[in-house]
Amino acid sequence: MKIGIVCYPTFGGSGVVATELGKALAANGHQIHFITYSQPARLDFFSENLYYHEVTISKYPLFDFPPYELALASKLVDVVRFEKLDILHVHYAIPHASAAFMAKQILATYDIRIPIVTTLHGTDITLVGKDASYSPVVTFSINQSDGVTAVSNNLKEETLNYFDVKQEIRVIPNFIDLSRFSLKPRQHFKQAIAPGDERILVHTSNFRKVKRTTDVIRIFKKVQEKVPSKLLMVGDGPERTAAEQLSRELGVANDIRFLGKQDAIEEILSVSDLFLIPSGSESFGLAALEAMACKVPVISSNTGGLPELNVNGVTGFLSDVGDVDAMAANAIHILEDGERLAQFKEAALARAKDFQLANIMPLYEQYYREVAAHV
Ligand code: GMT
Repeated sequence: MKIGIVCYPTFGGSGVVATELGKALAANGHQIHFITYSQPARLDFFSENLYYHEVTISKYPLFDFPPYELALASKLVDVVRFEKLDILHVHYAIPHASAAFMAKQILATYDIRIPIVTTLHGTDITLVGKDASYSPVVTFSINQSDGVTAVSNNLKEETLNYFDVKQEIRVIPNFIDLSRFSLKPRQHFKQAIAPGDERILVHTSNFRKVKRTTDVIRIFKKVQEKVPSKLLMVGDGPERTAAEQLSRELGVANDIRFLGKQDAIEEILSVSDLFLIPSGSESFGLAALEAMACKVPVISSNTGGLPELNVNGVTGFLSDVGDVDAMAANAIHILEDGERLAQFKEAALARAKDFQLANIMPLYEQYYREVAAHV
């Protein structure tokens, strides 16, 4: 098929899923056209089946807010017409689903029927979508999509509970490419981070409030009182300063490394013993899946789709949002006993395998065929 993919081209989870899906579909013989405002972060290699179309946004002094959605809709019309696409798959409802709807209406005037699949990723529903400034548009554009997928059962339920959605929603979870995310021998790196053979804890995110990065620091402080350990904080975002400040106040700054944005996450996960994701809301938790694929057990909150990934007492532990004491106690339980830690590591990898690319990509291919057959 000739498939157009629209996403945020950043390191965020929805952009990562969209880009990795496009790359895998291209490797499977489909022709993939990414339509975004800049080159997707993980679109870092050449393939004969991969195309990239940049949405250019003209800036006029009159526009305090350049109308990106209109520029995107115009680009979609252009690409669908001239590349003769079979289907458009938009990731993240705002503003991609509504721009796709507009493009679809315009294309109809050229007698072109293009099926649209919208994938809901999380914050487009749980945070931004529920905002009254966007909610009518989100409801409308979900209902106007020819197919809708959500990345967890929980996100599907949230969508149906909050929005007046008539469309059937298909759950297709996040996936992982095990050829990239696997445990790699990086002993020298481990030695450099933890010269005293301390345990290594890790957190990766975009440091937004919803990630509760200060909880990560508080958990680490408690763990460190019982188990000699180090913490790697990977990523960057609005809460980084608060997290750094707290680590100084709690006297643990010297055992924490803030590494900023990193491409080779799998290298860092390969030296890690435990992943911390205490999010206030998390529709799936792709970052936790990446960790599990590298044999890193997970201490998480029990919110959103996390219980659909992290198996309590097997691949890690789940606790109420904000329950730093329970999260720290569970982390210590895993880390203080080498044999127990090894069991959790094996279980994390075994669970990650359920979500391997080879299992999930065919679900999207099948869904495209079903949706296209009904338009
Ligand atoms: O988590 C983020 O901050 C990024 C966000 C996004 O939309 O790019 O990730 C969401 O989509 C991911 C891929 O489907 C999910 O794995 C994340 O759980 C989800 N984030 C939240 O729900 C907070």
